[in-house]
Amino acid sequence: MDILIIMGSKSDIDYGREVVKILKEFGVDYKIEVSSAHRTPKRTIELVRDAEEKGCKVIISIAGAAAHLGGVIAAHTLLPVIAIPVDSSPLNGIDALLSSVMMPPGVPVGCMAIGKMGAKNGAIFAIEILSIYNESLKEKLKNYRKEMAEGVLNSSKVVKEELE
Ligand code: RP5
Repeated sequence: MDILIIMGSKSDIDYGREVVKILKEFGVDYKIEVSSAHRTPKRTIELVRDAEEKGCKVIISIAGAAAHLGGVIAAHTLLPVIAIPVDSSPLNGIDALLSSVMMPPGVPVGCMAIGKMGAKNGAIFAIEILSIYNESLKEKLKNYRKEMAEGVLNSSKVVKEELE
């Protein structure tokens, strides 16, 4: 397994889907689990330790509200941890963003944007980390960016046709 994804709750599943969709596109080997930093703290730590033993290289945490999941995971591993703050509380994800991004110095968490944008970027960022030692993934990332750029050029054509 190259990537372990831990979601704080089943209610975070839509964001898990976004992450997994991209990892599948790139053919990355991952495992996904629901485990909470406060409801199942011991299990969360066991999952992290087990992932390390199985050669996992990056951990993605997906959590909302006072999202301490990323920080708790990071406290138990030297692997890079990417947090995706979820807008699952009345504060619309600002709480999750701040509690993930404002880690005290020494135990960093790489925090993405709130919600689905962050979920997509979290997956891509994890793939970028893996691609440091994986040429084939690097090529796939190059193609991904090329296709994105082509998409922008096509949009420009469509807009010009309609508005010029
Ligand atoms: C967090 O609290 C979870 O990550 C979820 O985003 C939020 C609400 O969880 P549930 O009450 O829906 O299980 O721990």
